[in-house]
Amino acid sequence: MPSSKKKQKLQIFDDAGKNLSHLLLYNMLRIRLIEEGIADLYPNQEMRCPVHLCIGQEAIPVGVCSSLESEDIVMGNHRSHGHYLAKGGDLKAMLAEIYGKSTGCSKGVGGSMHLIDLSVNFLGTTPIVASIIPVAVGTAFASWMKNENRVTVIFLGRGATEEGVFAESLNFSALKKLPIVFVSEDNFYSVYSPLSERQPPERDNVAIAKAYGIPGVLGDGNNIQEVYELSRTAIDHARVHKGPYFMEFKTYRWREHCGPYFDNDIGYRDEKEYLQWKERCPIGTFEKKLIESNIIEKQEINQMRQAILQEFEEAVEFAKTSPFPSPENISKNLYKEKDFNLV
Ligand SMILES: Cc1ncc(C[n+]2csc(CCOP(=O)(O)OP(=O)(O)O)c2C)c(N)n1
Ligand SMILES: [Mg+2]
Repeated sequence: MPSSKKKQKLQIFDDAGKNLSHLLLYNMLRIRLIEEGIADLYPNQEMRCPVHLCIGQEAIPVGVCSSLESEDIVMGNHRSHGHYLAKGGDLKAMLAEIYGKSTGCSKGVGGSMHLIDLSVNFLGTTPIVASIIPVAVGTAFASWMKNENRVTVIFLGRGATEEGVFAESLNFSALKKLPIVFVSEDNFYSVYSPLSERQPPERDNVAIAKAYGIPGVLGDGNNIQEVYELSRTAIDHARVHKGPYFMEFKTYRWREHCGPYFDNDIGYRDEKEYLQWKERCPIGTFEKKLIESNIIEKQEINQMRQAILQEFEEAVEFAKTSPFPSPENISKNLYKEKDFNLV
């Protein structure tokens, strides 16, 4: 840092007054580079499960999870690599899972859409849209019954708010004042349908949550600072037993709905829209702010990139050299109490 440059502070502090700027940037960059790495390797056909990448949406998992304690619970959906990593899930186990290996976080039988890491209270993801929302209400209910100070965060796509269980989950969690934070990621699409063709323009999820007595907020999901600040308020609210909180963040997925490529040429959205959102890259815009504020230098960012790429390479090596699950164990771990032999 040249001495002539005065270090300014970008106002992102945790409760202990620690400036989180570097960490937030690192964690977003880590998700980006890992997913770009997955996209690069995917065409080799060694990863045999579908992958839904969250490239472009990284500020939401990072901004939300940075306010959580390790005992807090997170659950996600089909697009959850970012949620898993932001909650501290093990990268090697995630990659091994995507490669279908027995060292994977779901022992190689779940794939990208069934991620779980109990050691960090990442309690799982499921691909059936909205199906996991009431499960998260259940963990919040358990915390409530035990009078714990632990919060459950459930990440859902805005498409999932169309499902009946969303309404039921809001209702029950409001009724019992459960410690749960609903995080809706609004990337404007559900697969290839614009949400404008699926939901009436007047539909306002924050107002819907409020109608249940649940405070809610709409935020810019590409602005890490905003996501972090709003999440702190939401999570603090749930932690002190004031009940649930709802947040919705506008953002944009850069890649195709499912898979490693881009799909702006197939007609449901156009390249111009994508390029406009790319300009608003959550990582690029934050990097620029930090550099202009003399908080970080390009060289430090390059070092971050190198460290992440090295970590990714080692995790890929681990995944590739791990064994596949054996056929006789394939039906194990389907149920907690008993291993049914289904083959
Ligand atoms: C109950 C159900 N219906 C349909 C699908 C097929 N499906 C998979 S992902 C998805 C899109 C969900 O959109 P959204 O919740 O906005 O999440 P995004 O993919 O945009 O992150 C759909 C319809 C499914 N998995 N489950
Ligand atoms: Mg969506």
